[in-house]
Amino acid sequence: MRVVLLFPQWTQTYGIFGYFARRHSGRPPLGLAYLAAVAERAGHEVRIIDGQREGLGPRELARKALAERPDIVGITAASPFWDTAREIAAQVKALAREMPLAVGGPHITILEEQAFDPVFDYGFVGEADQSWPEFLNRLEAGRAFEDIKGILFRENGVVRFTGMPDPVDIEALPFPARHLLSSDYWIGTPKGRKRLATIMWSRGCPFRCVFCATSILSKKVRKRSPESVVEEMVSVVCDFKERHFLFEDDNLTLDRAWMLRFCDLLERCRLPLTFEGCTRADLLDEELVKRMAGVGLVRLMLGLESADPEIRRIIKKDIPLACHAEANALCARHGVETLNFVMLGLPGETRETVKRTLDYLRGAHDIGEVTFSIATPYPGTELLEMAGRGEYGLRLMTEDWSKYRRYGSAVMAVNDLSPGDLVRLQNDGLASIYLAPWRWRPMWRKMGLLGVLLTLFRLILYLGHKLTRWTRGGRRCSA
Ligand code: B12
Ligand code: SF4
Repeated sequence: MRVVLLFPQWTQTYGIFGYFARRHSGRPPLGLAYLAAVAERAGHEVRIIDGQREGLGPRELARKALAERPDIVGITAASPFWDTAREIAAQVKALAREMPLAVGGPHITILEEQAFDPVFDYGFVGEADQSWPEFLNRLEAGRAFEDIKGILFRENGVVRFTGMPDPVDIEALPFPARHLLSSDYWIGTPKGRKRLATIMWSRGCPFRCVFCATSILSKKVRKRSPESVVEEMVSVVCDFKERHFLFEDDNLTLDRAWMLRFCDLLERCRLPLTFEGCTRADLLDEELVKRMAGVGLVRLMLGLESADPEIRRIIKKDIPLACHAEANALCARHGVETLNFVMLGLPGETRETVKRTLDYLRGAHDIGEVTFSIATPYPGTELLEMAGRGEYGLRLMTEDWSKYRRYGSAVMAVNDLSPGDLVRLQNDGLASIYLAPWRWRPMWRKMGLLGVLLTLFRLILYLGHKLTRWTRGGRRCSA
């Protein structure tokens, strides 16, 4: 069968943040590359079109997909761009009424039947590395597929679900089909702007942070062998000439012994490569960071979230703040840059707690780069349940998923902070902590000139707000 897989453009709704989202989130779609690899292994012909990278809206993406003369079109979608995925599907159907359409990804995995819009013919719940190629085989042969787990479909207008799929053995998967991806994905790194490959050594996360949907998406942690991951990296460097790897795993250093073995193997290959990934501050130590830095680790992303101890307890981020500062200092000692994620509007947040977080960040010399997002209660998260029950001062304003964007848009109010306050604090907070000169260099390296100009613009807005409040003699917000 001829299969076309689509990644929707998702940054068009981000306004001024769209520039950053486009520039820094242009990543090879790894999930689709895995689906393409298993489909090719089963004998199908596949194309991947990344609407985000190519800047294609729903209409253009649908046209481009159909120009490939596919037998089936598959679309991936997270919650905030579910509407865009629906729009793409509607455009495909408008041009080719009989074209079979499948959808998969986090949104339908979490909401199942509830999200299964009539515009889609098939919905894939959970990891589809096993179900997708088998489904394609059956569709091609005109055979029944009801015994394949993880599929939503309609029979006489009634939605049917074949049941939850088993967790996939990720060691048995082929390497992602990178030959179907553009080689034009770039990322700013501490060693300059580089072409980028994405990779994963694990799926799943054992932690339960309340704002995160991972626990419902991947219930069981599974790992590949370090040997297989290094072999994949060697093939990427040799065959695709990409030398910077972004690990998409939830926790790069979840298994210390695994990582040390990986470092040993990588060292033996003597490959000139760099890599980065996300982890938790309590999953780092001196020996580990030193070993990783020695084989090419250049950046780690850490979830700080809030400096307020009570909020950290509520969101189940059970890592002492001091441990977070130590992790940053440890990375700095070994030349590894850190990027710290902070969230505003978490349960229990008030103007006072925002001020505490900002004061902490303004004074924390060990903490380098910081990004601010607005806490967003994605479906499947405990945060959404908390907001629904009105706990910790949360008030849910909308369940319009297209507004669940985290940047420049807030969908909850919390205690004395309205959604508008949170959006303003997101701008002002970031601007105020980037007044610190020691944060300018990493920002310049990562964001480039336009990024610096946008930060300057934010600073002007922030100083303008401060001045207005001062001239009015107001003391609305001291953050
Ligand atoms: C990498 C990543 C990104 C990258 C995506 C880059 C890219 N081109 O792929 C970037 C940084 C751009 C990003 C942005 C965002 N992300 Co994100 N991201 C991830 C992350 C860390 C890994 C995704 C991944 O590659 N997984 C590995 C592959 C193998 O899994 P997969 O993509 O889910 O695909 C499998 C199945 O879902 C299914 N499947 C998927 N699509 C399809 C399609 C068809 C046709 C079929 C049959 C099957 C199928 O089969 C695949 C193979 O098993 C996940 C967390 C996670 N652990 O998954 C969050 C995650 C997906 N992101 C999330 C969110 C919220 C966002 C943002 C909204 C955040 C923001 N505002 O900035 C945006 C939205 C845009 C977007 N594209 O998702 C949430 C989604 C929650 C939700 N309810 O939708 C997640 C789950 C994080 C979390 N734990 O809460 N993200
Ligand atoms: S935020 Fe990170 S550590 Fe927490 S549950 Fe999600 S993936 Fe796991």
